[in-house]
Amino acid sequence: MRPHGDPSALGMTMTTTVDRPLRIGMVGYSFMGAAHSQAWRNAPSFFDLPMRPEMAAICGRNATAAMEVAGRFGWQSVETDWHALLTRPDIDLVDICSPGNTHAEIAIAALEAGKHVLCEKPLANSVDEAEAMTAAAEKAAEAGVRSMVGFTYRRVPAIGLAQRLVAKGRIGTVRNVRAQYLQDWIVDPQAPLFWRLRREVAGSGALGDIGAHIVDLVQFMTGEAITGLSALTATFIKERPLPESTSGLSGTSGTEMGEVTVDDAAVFISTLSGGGLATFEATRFATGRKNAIRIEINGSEGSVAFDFEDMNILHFYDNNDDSEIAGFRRILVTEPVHPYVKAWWPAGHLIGYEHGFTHQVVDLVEDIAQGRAPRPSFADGLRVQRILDAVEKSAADKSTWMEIPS
Ligand code: SOE
Repeated sequence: MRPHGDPSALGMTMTTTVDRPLRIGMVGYSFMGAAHSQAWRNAPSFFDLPMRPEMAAICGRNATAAMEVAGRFGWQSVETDWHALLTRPDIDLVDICSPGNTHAEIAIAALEAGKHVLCEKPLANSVDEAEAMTAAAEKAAEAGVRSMVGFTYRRVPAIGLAQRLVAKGRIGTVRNVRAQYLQDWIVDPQAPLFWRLRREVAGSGALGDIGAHIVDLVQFMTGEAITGLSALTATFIKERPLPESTSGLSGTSGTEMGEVTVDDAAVFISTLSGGGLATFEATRFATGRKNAIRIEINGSEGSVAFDFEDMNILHFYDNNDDSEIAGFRRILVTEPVHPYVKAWWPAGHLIGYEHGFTHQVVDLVEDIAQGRAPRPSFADGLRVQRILDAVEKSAADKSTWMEIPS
């Protein structure tokens, strides 16, 4: 991949993305639909790709909304039934950006129809679904049909640097990891009962939505597996007003209440395969924290620390530094030496949340063109799903809980 955004060649660059189309059909058009749309559109503008993504179709049940997004992002056609994507000969890849209760059915059908699949995280709403998806993905891979699950934060350059430092032994043996994913968008009890707060649609709450990210990131950055855990979950607000659209359907005045059937927060402790200990916190009630992913890994020879609110920076502590200069280094991860970075801007010109989605597209297109198995795979997604399931089972079992007498 020779990124043709190289500043030394600006204005002199010919687009050298190979004119071999990869035609995309995307299911869903909300937040993730927008994040994926900009990625499919921007990737060939900044990276030389071995195939040219074509935004062939966007699919959504609401035709009007889908057409609005199609016009905004440049999708060539609109479908209102995802099944149509599977029979269209001009669709090579199905990109699933719809809620978790749709992932298994769409992904398995698409793989069986010979379509590559990119599926948003978490992979599924249950281990059973994730197992079926993984089996379908592994069978499809035998025929060269590729699949990936969308843990995009792996593709933040500072996270990639942390993973490489750990893999090279720069922090030694991993002893302690602390991982947080903090949001606060439903602190208001009047926030409606969105689909993300309903188990039958989302599968779980903060745990699967944002906890899945830090579970994947800790295993990715350490190269180790979570081998055991103990967990707590809480639902702080037990019922919320139904969304206007739903209450309209039920003929109420918009004040009808519905039960929140997922967790608002999950905290868990775990052991790692290298012998270390990890703590995890995923909450939508960290008032004032909007999308704070904070991960610190402490090793025998040093530490790395990352905060998504400062996502172009990695803090690195080398325990072998002379004591007179000991301290966390603040590494600005914008030098062209880092993967993806050279395609964007000169050093010091920062990148943002959406760039991880573009990097995801770049790697997926390259993997498909080269006949490689993309990572994170559905099997990686299944590993995360097993951990999410263990968290819920542990939180439901208070047999070892030590009550403290008041
Ligand atoms: C909502 O919590 C959300 O959109 C997640 O679903 C995404 O995976 C995360 O990247 C941002 O927050």
